[in-house]
Amino acid sequence: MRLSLRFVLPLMLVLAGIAYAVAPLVDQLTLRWFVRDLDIRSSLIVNTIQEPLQEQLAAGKKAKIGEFFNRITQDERLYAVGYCAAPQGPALASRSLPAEIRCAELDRWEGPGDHLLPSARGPLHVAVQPMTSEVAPGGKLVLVHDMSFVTRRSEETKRYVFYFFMALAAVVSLITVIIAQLSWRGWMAGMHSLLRGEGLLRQPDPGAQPDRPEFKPIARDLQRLIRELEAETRARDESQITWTPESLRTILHGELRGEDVIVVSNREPYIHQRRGEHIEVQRPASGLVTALEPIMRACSGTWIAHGSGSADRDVVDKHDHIAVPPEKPAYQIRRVWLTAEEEAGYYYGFSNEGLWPLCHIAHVRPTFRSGDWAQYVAVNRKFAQAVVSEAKTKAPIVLVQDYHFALLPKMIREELPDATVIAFWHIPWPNPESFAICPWRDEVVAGLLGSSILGFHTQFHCNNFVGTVDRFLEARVDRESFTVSFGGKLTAVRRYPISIAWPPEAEMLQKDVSACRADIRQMNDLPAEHKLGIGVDRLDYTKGIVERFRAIERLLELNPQWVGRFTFVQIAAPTRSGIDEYQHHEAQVRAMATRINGRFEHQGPPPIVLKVEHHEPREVYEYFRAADLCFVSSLHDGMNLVAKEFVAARDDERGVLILSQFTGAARELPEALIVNPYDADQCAAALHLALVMPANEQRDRMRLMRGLVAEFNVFRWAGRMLLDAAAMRRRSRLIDKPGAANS
Ligand code: GDG
Repeated sequence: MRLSLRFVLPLMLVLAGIAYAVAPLVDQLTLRWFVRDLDIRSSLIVNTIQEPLQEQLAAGKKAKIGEFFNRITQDERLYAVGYCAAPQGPALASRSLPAEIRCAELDRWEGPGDHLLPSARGPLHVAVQPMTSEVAPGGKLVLVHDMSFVTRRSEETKRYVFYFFMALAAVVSLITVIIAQLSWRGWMAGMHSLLRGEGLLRQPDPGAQPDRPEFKPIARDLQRLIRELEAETRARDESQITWTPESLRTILHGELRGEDVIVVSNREPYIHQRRGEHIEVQRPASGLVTALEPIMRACSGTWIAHGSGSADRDVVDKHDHIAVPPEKPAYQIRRVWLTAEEEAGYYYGFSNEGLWPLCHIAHVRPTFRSGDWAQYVAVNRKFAQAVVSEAKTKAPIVLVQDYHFALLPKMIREELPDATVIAFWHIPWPNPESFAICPWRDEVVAGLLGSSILGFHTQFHCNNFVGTVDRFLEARVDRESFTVSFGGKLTAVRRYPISIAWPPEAEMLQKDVSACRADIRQMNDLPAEHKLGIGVDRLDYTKGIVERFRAIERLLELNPQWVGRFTFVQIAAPTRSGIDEYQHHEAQVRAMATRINGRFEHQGPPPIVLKVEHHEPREVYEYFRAADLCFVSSLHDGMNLVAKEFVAARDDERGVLILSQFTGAARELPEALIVNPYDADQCAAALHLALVMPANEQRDRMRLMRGLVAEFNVFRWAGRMLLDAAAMRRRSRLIDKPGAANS
C-alpha cells in the first residue's frame, strides 16, 4: 500500500502539471477556431443583409437602416453592425457599435489577423467586409461579434482536459502498481531463494523446479558479497570500539534489545558456602565469569550452572533461582542439582578423565567408561531441560560453555529450533586421528553441531574440528566460509581468542611494584635483591609444572651463578583431586621440588618454593608484580590466561614472560620468550636470558604485549560472539520473512 502511494502520488502530480501547462494552449487553440468561424459567419451575414441594405440605401431611408441593424443584433452573438459609405463621415450603425470603430480607421480591422477589440464584457471580434453591389460602391459593412462565449467554452474545455489527465493518471498508476507488485513479489521470492541457495546452489527436493546452473555463479557471488560486507562492516565497527564492560553493555542494549540471553556453564558465578553459622558468598576467580557477567547484567539474563556450594540450596527460591550480584541484583542464577553419581560420571569421569586428556596432548591416556558416558548424556539432558524451562521466548540466545556440555547444543535445538546457540570450547581440539579415540566421537561432534556458532581460541583448533567433522560425519564442510552443514542445519566455526578484563581491577594494582617486591621477598625469607620467578596454575598435568622444574634444575646446572640467587615460586591451586591422575601428578610435583631443593641445599635460599593452596586474586597479582619473570610451560593449553594476567599486572613495564609454544596465548604474544617446554636446555637458556635482560628490552616487549591485551580484552571476546549471533539472527529473519527485519 505504501509502495503504491509512493508511486501514484508523484504520477498524479506530474500529470496535473502537464494539464496545467497544456491549459494556455487550449485557450489559444479554441480562440483561433472561433475567430475562423466568426470570419466565415461574418461573410455569410454580409451576403444575407447586402440585399435589404441595398434597398434601404436606394430608397434613401437612412433611419430605417439603423433600426434594421438594431433588429439583427438581437442575435445572441452578433453584437453590433455598421455601414460606412465612405472613409469620411459617420457610420450608419446599430446602437451598440463601439466608439473605437470609426469609418476613417477601418483599415485597422481589415486584412489577415484576429481583429479583436477588448471590452468590459469580454473580447469583441470585428470583421469588415466590402459591399459588392453597384448601389453602394466603396461601402463597407462592419460586423462585431461578442466573444465572451469563447472564454466560457475555453474554461469548459480546460476543465475537461484536466479531468482527462487525472483519469489517465489513475488508470496508468493502477496498471503500473499491479504489474510492479506482481514482478516485485516474484523478484523478491527469487532473491530470497537465491540467497538461501535454493534451486541454485542446491536442489531442495527432487520434485522442485529444475536446476538453473547459469545462476549458480551469481548466487555464490551474492552470498560471498553479503558475507564480505558483513565482515567489513564488523571489522570497521570493531576497530573503532574500545571494549569495556560499559561499551559491551551499550552495544548489547542496541544489538540485542529485549533478547532472551541464557548462559550455561558447569561452574557458577557465585557460590554460597556454609561457614559455621554464617553463609559466605564466594566468587570463583575465573576469566569466564568476568567475561560473561557484563552480558548477563546488560540483558538481565539467566545463568544456569551446577549448584555446588554447601549453602547453595538454602538461599534459592522454589524455582532454584537466586538474584545476583548480592549487593545489586541484575540477573539470576538457576541452580541445577546433581547427585554424587551424576557428578562422578559426568564431571570427574567423562569430562575430566575422558575429554580433558583426549583434547590435550599431554601424554595422559584418556579413560572412557560407558557408565560415565551415560551420566554425561543424562546431565546434559538435565541442563537442556533447564534451558527450555528458563527460556522466555521461542528463540533465546544460549551461550553454552565448555567441554562439559558437548551434547547440549543439539538437545536445545531439538526443543527450541529457533534458538541461537553459541557454544565455546575452552580447551584445544585435537587432530581427527586423536579425537577418533573417543568411543562416542560421532555423538560428541553431532551434539556440538547443534550450535549456530561454535567458538575456539585459535584457528588451528577450528581447523582440527572441521577436519574431524569431515572425517567422521556425513556433513557438508565449506572451508572458505568455515561453516558445516549437518542435518539441514548450518554451524559457523569461528575463532574467538579469550582474554582478561582490561584494565584489571584497581585493587589489584594498588600496591606499588617496589612494595610488592620487598614484601614478597620478606614473606619468603629471600634477600632484597634476590631474583624471583613465578608460576600460577591449577595443579594440572597439562600445565607442564614437572617440565618447568626440570628447566629450573637445568638452569642451575648450566649457569651455576644463579644457585642461591634465584628462586621460583610455584602457586599450584589444588584441582580435581578426586581423580587418580591428579593425585599422582601432585605427588610427582611435590617430590620433584623436594629433590631439586635437596640438590642445592646449603647454597642459600631454595631454587623452588611450592605453594599447593588456593590464593586470593590480590595475592596472585602481588606475586606477579614482585617477580622478575613469569614462566608458563603448558604442554598444551587452549589459551592460558595466566600469561595475560602477568602482562596486565606489570604497569611498570618490567618483567619477562617465558611462554610455551603450545598455548593459544603464544600466537598472540610473540614478544614473550617462546619456548618448547619439552626442551629443558632451551627453557634453561630462556630463563637465563630473562634474568639478564636489560630493562629497556623488557620495557619494549612488555609495552607491545600490554597493548595487545588491552585491545583484545575479554569484553571483545564476549562482544564479538554476541554481535555475530545478532547479525546471524537479523539475516535469518530477513531471509525467512521478508520485511520482518525492519519491523
Ligand atoms: C581453561 C583452559 C583457557 C590459578 N590458580 C589460582 C588462580 N588461578 C587462576 C589464574 C587464571 C585461571 O585460574 C586459570 O586460567 P587458565 O587459562 O590458565 O587455565 P584453565 O583453568 O585450564 O582454563 C585455558 C581458559 O579455560 C579460558 O578459556 O585459557 O586454556 O584450559 O585466571 O589466575 N586464581 C586464584 N588463586 C589461585 O590459586 N585466585
